[in-house]
Order: sequence, then C-alpha cells, then structure tokens
Amino acid sequence: MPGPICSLADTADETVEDLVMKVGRETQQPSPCPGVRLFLLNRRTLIIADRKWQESGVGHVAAINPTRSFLMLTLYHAPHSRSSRIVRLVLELGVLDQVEIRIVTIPRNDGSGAIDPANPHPEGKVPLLVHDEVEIWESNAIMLYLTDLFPDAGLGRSVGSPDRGSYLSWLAWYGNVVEPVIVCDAAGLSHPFLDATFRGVPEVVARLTGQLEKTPFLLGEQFSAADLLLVSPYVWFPQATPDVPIIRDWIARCQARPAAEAITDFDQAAVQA
Ligand SMILES: N[C@@H](CCC(=O)N[C@@H](CS)C(=O)NCC(=O)O)C(=O)O
Repeated sequence: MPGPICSLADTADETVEDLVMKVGRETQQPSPCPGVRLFLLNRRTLIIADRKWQESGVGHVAAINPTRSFLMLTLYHAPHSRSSRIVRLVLELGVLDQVEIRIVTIPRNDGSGAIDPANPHPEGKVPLLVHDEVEIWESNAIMLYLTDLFPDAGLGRSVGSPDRGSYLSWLAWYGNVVEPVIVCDAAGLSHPFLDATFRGVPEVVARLTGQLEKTPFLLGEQFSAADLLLVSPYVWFPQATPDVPIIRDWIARCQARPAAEAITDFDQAAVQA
C-alpha cells in the first residue's frame, strides 16, 4: 500500500458534480484511512476525496500524479520468453514507469527453470498482466488491453477507428493460426486435420506477403502492436523466417526501432540481476 496522502501535488475545492463528471471510476485499492476514497480520474491523476467532500459536496479533494501502485498494473515476465514482446510493447508505449514488471521463472525447454509460485498465472505461464486484481492472459489479449489503455502512442486502433477490425484480426490470427502453424512446423508435425484447421507455413507467408506488398506495416504506413506481435516468432526463432525479401525487410524495419534493442538489454539485465 503506497502512501498517497504524503505525495499530494496540488489541492482544490470542487463540487461533487464537477468531480463526478470527471472521475473515471473508484479504484479497488483499499482506502488509506477511514472516510477517504480514491478515484482514478484518468491514468495520470488520482483523486483523493475525504468524508466532508463525500457528504457535503465541497471539501478536500486532492489530485496527484499517481505512482505505479495506483494503476496497479503488474506484468509477470520471464526474460527471453513470450512475455518479452509484452515488455517491448510497454517500452514502445512509453509506460514502463506505470507497469510493475515482476520477474518470475518458468520451465525452459532445456530442462532448466520451474513454475514460479510467485506467478499467479493458473498454468504458471508468462505473460500475465494483472490490472486492479483482474488477470489478463494470452499475449494478443494483453496487447489489445494495453493499447486500448494507453492509446496515445498510436500502437493500437481504438473502437471507431477504420482499422479497428484489421487490428483485431491480425492479433487474433496470430494466436489462432500463426503460432500453431509455426509450432507444428518446428515440431515436424503434419496431419490433414492440422492442414484443414490452420493451413500451413506457405499460407502464413502468403498472407503476410500480400499485406506487405501493399503497405510497409500490417496496418498501413505506421508500425503497430500487430507488427510487434507478428514479428515476434521470427525474432526468437530466426530459422523460421521465410526467405522472402518483403518479409525480411519488414522484420528489419520493425527491429530497427529503439525498443527492439531496449528489450534485449532489459532481458539481459534481468537475467544478470
Ligand atoms: N499463447 C500464450 C503462450 C504462453 C506461453 O506458452 N508462454 C511460455 C513462455 S515462452 C511459458 O510460460 N511456458 C512455461 C510453461 O509452459 O510452463 C501467449 O502467447 O501468451
């Protein structure tokens, strides 16, 4: 529990009506003391309202810049794993100071590591995002959640955007099709049911190529979280990269971004810590 009362930045008297118009929602954070309620006005401002304000409509109301604890966004991360792409997204969004990243262990393919009792993911996996006690799991769901929560960086597409449907489709296609196809291919598995359900690597390559022939990134001229997600298997598993120049160029464009190097440094530092 942080000490919000100690970090008041400014205060103002406002009516209940004024404030209720502005207040987003009450946080689920326990009140620091009797008669005081906490409201998140937006992700930059926390309102502390005391009993007098609540009863009379005029009283002590303080707006402060929240610390990460107020946002209560926690990301469970294992370095050099599928959660690295979520840390990269946090870096791309510029909100590292608003997400607490907890390093946990996972069982690794080489036999090292183990499920970490400190990781609340029901299967012990990463990534897991926890926001105000609600667990969000699966990389594409977490990416959608974070880009909706932090729209200013322009890495997602909000409801009402003409590209919202394409954005959701690329994110879902990654989880529903691309990962199963890449994993089955790497495992040397083939079966008519797999082909019928997911198709295969040539179809994945054709879909990516078809879009990248039209635009430099999947949603057009600008890099988005859809690129970050779709590029990720080729980043960890370069052997899976198709020998298609348009795809290789797209990967190079995505990896030329500062956050691509920053996540490598972040993971390296986390391993050495
Ligand atoms: N579809 C999930 C996959 C999550 C996943 O399998 N994560 C791996 C890390 S690369 C993991 O936690 N493995 C640990 C385990 O299997 O216990 C996602 O994309 O979030």
